Amino acid sequence: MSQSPVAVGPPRNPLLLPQIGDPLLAQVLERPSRGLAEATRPNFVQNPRSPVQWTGPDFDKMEDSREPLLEWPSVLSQFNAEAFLRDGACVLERVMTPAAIEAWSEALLQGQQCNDRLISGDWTQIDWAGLGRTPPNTAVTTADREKALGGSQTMPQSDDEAGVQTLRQHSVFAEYFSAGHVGFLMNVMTHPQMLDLQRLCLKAETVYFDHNQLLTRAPGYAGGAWHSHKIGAGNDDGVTVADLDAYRRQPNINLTLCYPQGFSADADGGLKLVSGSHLFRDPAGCRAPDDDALRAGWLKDRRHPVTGRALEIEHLALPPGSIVCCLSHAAHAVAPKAQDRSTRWCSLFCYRKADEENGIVQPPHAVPPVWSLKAQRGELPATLTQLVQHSFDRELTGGRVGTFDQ
Ligand SMILES: O=C(O)CCC(=O)C(=O)O
Ligand SMILES: [Fe+2]
Repeated sequence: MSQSPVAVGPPRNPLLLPQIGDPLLAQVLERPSRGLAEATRPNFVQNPRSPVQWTGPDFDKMEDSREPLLEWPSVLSQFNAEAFLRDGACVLERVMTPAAIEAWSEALLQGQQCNDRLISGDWTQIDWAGLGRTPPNTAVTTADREKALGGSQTMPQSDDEAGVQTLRQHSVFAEYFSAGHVGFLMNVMTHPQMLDLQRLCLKAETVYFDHNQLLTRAPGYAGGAWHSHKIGAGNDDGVTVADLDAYRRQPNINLTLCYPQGFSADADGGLKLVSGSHLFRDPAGCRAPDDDALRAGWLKDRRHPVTGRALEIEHLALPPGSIVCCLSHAAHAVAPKAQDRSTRWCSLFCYRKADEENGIVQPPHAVPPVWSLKAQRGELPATLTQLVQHSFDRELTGGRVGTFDQ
């Protein structure tokens, strides 16, 4: 066994640190942001004019040519604020405009193709020094790369030996922060209707970005286990909250899962949910490999803290153009995708709000350092700068650096 220490990935929010310990990374963050942006786009990915390389006129063009994303009256008729807080999720069927369905589907395919070109490319050509890291001396095996093609979240990344964590952190992979790779997805992330949807769900005037991913489930996908996500700041302790307004005041995160092509309920990579599970605030305990194990374990003897009903697993089926909003603490899982079905497409956009008790905004899960740097230096449009302000503004995060810091 190798005696060398396991390489750890770069700090999640380096600009929030009082001091950056790694001199290589510190140097990169002192240079013009253009250099870091270039290092995140290796030539072999063939995506030279991606949003990370945009300047002011490119963002102006995006805003000037913007079209509606959502059929807003349909959103309003399907969204019920009280039910959302009580259930922890809401399903908005067929809310994308026909043009948005088409552009969104095309954007997800384009993002996946960029991701696949990175996965199958020659990583010795990556400018590792430009990313603030020494070149890795191990490589992801050919078998693991082949398995990862065409899908999401499948590159081995339990450590940074092969550089996968570094490539994820800096959004060299298009699947992690796809908005930085595909113009339409940057438009979605900053779109006034997307932000209004967040204001509705989080009941907050000011919302912040948290993370964005491609969630592509290819034929043969084995399914995703039951889980929920932490929000940090001491709110993930398994203490049940039945007072919906107290729950609302937390620094909640809204997972916005966008399915331009929809999916069916059976073996199609569809989403599964448990209404009311969020109120238990138990991301550490609420886990199971499959439905039977969840029923026999975490669900057993638990009842909805507000309605008193037994908790139940729901297998969704969604028509094209649908969106699911889901609070982070809500239990969710993904059905397998049969070999003879076509890929399930999804883009995830997560946003968060301040803690209403103290005004503090928890640091984000994943804003790539180059975007924090650009925002801090005033190189981005005002809306985008505000959305990522908690990735560089120590006052806003109350000195917190990590997403889950208390
Ligand atoms: O693929 C999906 O529909 C959901 C994935 C998910 O739960 C996650 O990325 O945390
Ligand atoms: Fe999840």
